[in-house]
Amino acid sequence: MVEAVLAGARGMTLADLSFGLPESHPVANQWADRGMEDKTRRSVLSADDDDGESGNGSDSGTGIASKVLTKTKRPSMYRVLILNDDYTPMEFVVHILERFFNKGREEATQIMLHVHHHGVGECGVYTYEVAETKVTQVMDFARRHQHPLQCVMEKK
Ligand code: TYC
Repeated sequence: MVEAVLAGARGMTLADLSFGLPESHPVANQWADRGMEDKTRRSVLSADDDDGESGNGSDSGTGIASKVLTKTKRPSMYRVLILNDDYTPMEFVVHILERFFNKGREEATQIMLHVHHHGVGECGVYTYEVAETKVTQVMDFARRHQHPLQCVMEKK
């Protein structure tokens, strides 16, 4: 990392070096905060205070600038699905969609009818733990009411 060493030797930061470079420049780009889309959420610039003068305010500015890149990944998402059967009452399925998936009456009815006609339908899309919780809640609720309704999750 030639830029980093040069920056440190002259008491500059990497930001100084990157400043003024076009967005498309590899140096400017590499450390830029590119937000959610590009998965690089945050980058931190620090000048290593490795000259033995730490803490006394006499840093001569000869430390090596280094950059910590924090890569974040968006979590995998999971569809929660309900399956059709011949016995669970339509009204019960609508209630499930309202209660556990925060659907309004109209959307809940549409989803229920979609499942009734096509065999399977999406209740919502969530991270793994949330999806798993929804499946458990629905399966427990259906079982307590002695309905055979099945609820599953699948990775998107
Ligand atoms: N097929 C059911 C009936 O006719 C209704 C139903 C809809 C059941 C959706 C389950 O996920 C389901 N009573």
